Amino acid sequence: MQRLNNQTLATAAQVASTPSYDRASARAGIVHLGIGAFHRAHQAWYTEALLNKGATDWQIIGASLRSPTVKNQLAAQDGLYTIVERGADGEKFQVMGAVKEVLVGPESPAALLSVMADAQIKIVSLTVTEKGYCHDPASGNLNLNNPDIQHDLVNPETPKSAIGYIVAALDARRRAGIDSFTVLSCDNLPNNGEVLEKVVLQYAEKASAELAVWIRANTTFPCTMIDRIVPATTDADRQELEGKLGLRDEGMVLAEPFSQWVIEDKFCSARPAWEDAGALLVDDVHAYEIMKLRLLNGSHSLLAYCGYLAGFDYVSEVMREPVLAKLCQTFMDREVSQTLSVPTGFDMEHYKVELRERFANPGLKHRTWQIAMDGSQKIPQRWLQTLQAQLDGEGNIDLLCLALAAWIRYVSGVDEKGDVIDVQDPLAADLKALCDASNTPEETVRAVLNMQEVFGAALGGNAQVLAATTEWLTRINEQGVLAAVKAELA
Ligand code: CS2
Repeated sequence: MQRLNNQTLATAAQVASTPSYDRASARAGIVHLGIGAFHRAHQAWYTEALLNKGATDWQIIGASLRSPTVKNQLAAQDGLYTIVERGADGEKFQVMGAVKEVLVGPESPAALLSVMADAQIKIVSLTVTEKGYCHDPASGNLNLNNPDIQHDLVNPETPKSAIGYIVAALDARRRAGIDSFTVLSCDNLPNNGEVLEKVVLQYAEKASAELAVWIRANTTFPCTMIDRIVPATTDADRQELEGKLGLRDEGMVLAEPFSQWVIEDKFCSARPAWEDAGALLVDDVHAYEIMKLRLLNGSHSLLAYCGYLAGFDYVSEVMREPVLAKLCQTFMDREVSQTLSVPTGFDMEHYKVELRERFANPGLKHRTWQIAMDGSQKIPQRWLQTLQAQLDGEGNIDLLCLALAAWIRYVSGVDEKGDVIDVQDPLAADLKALCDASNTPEETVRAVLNMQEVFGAALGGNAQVLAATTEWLTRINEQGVLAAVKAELA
């Protein structure tokens, strides 16, 4: 089967929309670190809309900081790939031209640094997942014990971490008298720009005081709220698209029709007019970020742990189980929404209903296992801030504690059928060791909540949280998650 590329684009055009601009003469203005499926279906999609409207300076040079997979997929396709948008009304195909090329950090750190230092690059954006910030999730400080950070501080010219790349490239620009780029975080962290700014500055201070001063004076780190459900692509997805497109596309991504991007308008450099592509450029993103993280991602993680334990592979299946759909709604209504201050003019009730419809989208095979990854890095902003707010306001914390118990049961590494769970988490080994060394649900919960880097001191030592989470873990162990939730919500 022929590959999708410049030569075969006309074949793709029979079923898909294709770039309407001259890709060869468009110039790159953005370097994106972490060119996974999410970036390709989200920021690249907004940027493509502008290129299709005639913008010429904003193609994207993608970079992978670990594996050559995406480069290998896209290089043979001249950077082209398809977004399959799948919703209740069927499918839509769009071939994307926004990605000019993909570089792989470990193949040549110097090549990536030199592109990032090029004056034509105005923005360095990132989707490197929570753990890519190399910070301590509870305090937000740079984790100086992180092996990549330790490596990068000693070898600044061959960095491994996104932080190391950003600081080295900013240093090169400073030395060459080139203006700074804007650093645009697009990960699911509250105040993502501020978190990034903090770790970048803490790192830069270790490298050179003068550089840190320059970054403070010249660089901005806008916050963003990003939203689109983009499950990992599978080979079955590629096979299916091949039948429809008549071409093999190794780089395809699948996404829901919904998409949202709210960006703090704080750029130290030129920027694309993303507002012309539907993004919202605002003075303050905070309320949007918090709402999305606590409602969407918080519910997602709850459904992922409970759903996985109950034997469901995909979120849409979890939502078809009435008990778990009710769990999701009660969690949103009773424990999350009251901790939120809604952006002006925003209809939160509609947002919650829409979220549940999005989760139930049967066209997306979004694995509970995928969302369950990296829980130690995700739950502080997804659950723990809500939990603290509910404790402060004397609100209900029952289902938040169920969520914690389901997570603890998940990271203990054995599911309800007695099968081993493939737990992916930077703290997986520590979590498993704590669970293995405990003899009762109470001991287990106490040991896990005592992990200060996740829970901080106050929450980890809270007697109410400890008691409620222990009660849930006991019930999950005895009855299974589904029966336990059913008994509670009946
Ligand atoms: C998910 C998110 O994998 C996860 O943890 O909760 O990737 C989620 O699909 C996106 O944030 C939706 O915008």
